[in-house]
Amino acid sequence: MPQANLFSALRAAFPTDLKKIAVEAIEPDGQSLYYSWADLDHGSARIANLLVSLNLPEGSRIAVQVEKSVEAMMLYLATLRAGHVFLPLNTAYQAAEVEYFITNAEPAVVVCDPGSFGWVSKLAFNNGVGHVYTLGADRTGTLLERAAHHGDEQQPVPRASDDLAAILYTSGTTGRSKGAMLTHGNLLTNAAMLKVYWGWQEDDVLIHALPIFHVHGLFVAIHGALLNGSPMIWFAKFDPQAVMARFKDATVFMGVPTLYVRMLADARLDRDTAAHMRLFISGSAPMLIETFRAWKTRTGHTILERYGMSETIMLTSNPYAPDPRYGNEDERRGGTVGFPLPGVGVRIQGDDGKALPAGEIGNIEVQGPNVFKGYWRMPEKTAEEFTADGWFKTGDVGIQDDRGYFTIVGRSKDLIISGGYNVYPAEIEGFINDLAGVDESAVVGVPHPDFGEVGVAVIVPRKGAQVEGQKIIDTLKAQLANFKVPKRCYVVDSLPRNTMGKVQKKLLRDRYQKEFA
Ligand code: MLC
Ligand code: AMP
Repeated sequence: MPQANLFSALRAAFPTDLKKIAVEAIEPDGQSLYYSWADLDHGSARIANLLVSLNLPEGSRIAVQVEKSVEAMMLYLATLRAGHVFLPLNTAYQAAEVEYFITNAEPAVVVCDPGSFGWVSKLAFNNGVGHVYTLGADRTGTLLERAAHHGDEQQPVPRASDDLAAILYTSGTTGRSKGAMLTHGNLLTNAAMLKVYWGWQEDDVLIHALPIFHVHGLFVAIHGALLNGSPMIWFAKFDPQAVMARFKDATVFMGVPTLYVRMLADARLDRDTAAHMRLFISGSAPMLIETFRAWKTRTGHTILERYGMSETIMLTSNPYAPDPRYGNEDERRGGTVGFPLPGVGVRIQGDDGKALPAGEIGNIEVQGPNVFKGYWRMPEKTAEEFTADGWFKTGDVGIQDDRGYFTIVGRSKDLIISGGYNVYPAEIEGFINDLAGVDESAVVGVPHPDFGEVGVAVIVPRKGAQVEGQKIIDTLKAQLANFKVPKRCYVVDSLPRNTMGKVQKKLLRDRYQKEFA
């Protein structure tokens, strides 16, 4: 098998002059910290050498729950270099959630924030993890201390394109998270194709303001910049004013719709603010047409919306330049997610598994070199999510128009997307139903002006029990990642059901539609 370590491809794209700035990291006090391309290379080599020195079995999982930092990105690159499997975890996850990932993925190494070392190391060591390191947002912790004893040169461990590079956990409709296994080949083909399709240019500068534990910030944004040898302006946390102030020094921005909504809320956003920018990209959640139009009016830029998933990385995109496959169409159409990316197959199927013609709504199924290898240690789940002829069932419902543009009109999976984070109602209902005094519950997504959609819980108490919505919310906040906690809880006598006894979530969604209007 040819050498296909993703890191080698990224490294080959670094500029010849390694002294040039690769990342300008904006520190919490607003000061900039500069990293050269050599710093990225040497820093990730030291960590990779540390990982290699541990003599871990091939394909060991390196689970990482740390605040965003350039060093955290180096840890990702180091994991690729060492030939291991990167397993990023949302920093909002609490003990019960982290314990599940550790027991399910059986990582060999866990890296956590110094502040959570106490509980994370206990969980990790109790579950057979051999090594726990810490890495703070301020570059403190044992990971870098240990790595400093290692050399700053490292030859990437040879990998085949089918070897695992990362596992991204994504929740399932049954409530339990599944680890989507992505290979070096999945990541590299997708990144190389996007480089061309989005017209990455020599003088591009990316503003990176997304978290780096999901596909969008970790792969689409980081690979995009590195594979083009382009510098990044790096924000640990999204701050609309601070980001807008740097548009004058950048050319590309990637965000979930909430980021665009928050920038539009600032009256200073205008054509001048965005004059230096080349491309604004949005994805991970549906963008309202109002947001798309307001951005165009205020900045003169037409946002390019694209669609992807943890299991597939990027699938479709509005065109950046004329796409000859679709009659040289180059219009970025609001409300649509554009065309299948080159090499990616996208089809719309009826519930009977038969192909539907353009103009009909059906299930979105996909195929291509970007599609993941399966769910970690869940062969039955993997089999269920693929059709007999090998297409992955996205769980999204869509339509293709006669010009070839795809639009996502809904989801067959019971999923809420809130500010770009996925929340699976079944998981939250499970927690609520276990609370004292609760008979049953239903969690549904309703429109929200900032997050696009948020979860609300509808709760039926046990006979004679007193249940208070706010207390439920407070209890959930102590157990679950904050973004999963329903923003409101309504206590009712019963849930609406159909004749089969199934809860009619649509009726609940309609009932609470306007709560955050
Ligand atoms: C924070 N909160 C959220 C939330 N983010 N609640 C619901 N949904 C969210 N997304 C909670 C906070 O914990 C807090 O709770 C309250 O809401 C207000 O928080 P905030 O201060 O306004 O939030 P902030 O820290 O500013 O974060 C908002 C955000 C962040 C939009 C910047 O959520 C974010 O970075 N989202 C991007 C997610 C992302 O990268 N998705 C890509 C997935 S990849 P309390 O109780 O303390 O008040 C993917 C594939 C693809 O989907 O196609 O790309
Ligand atoms: P995740 O599992 O976190 O990767 O989320 C993937 C899901 O996000 C997809 O299945 C879609 O439902 C949704 N998604 C991603 N991009 C878009 C988009 N541009 N418009 C609408 N939904 C999107």
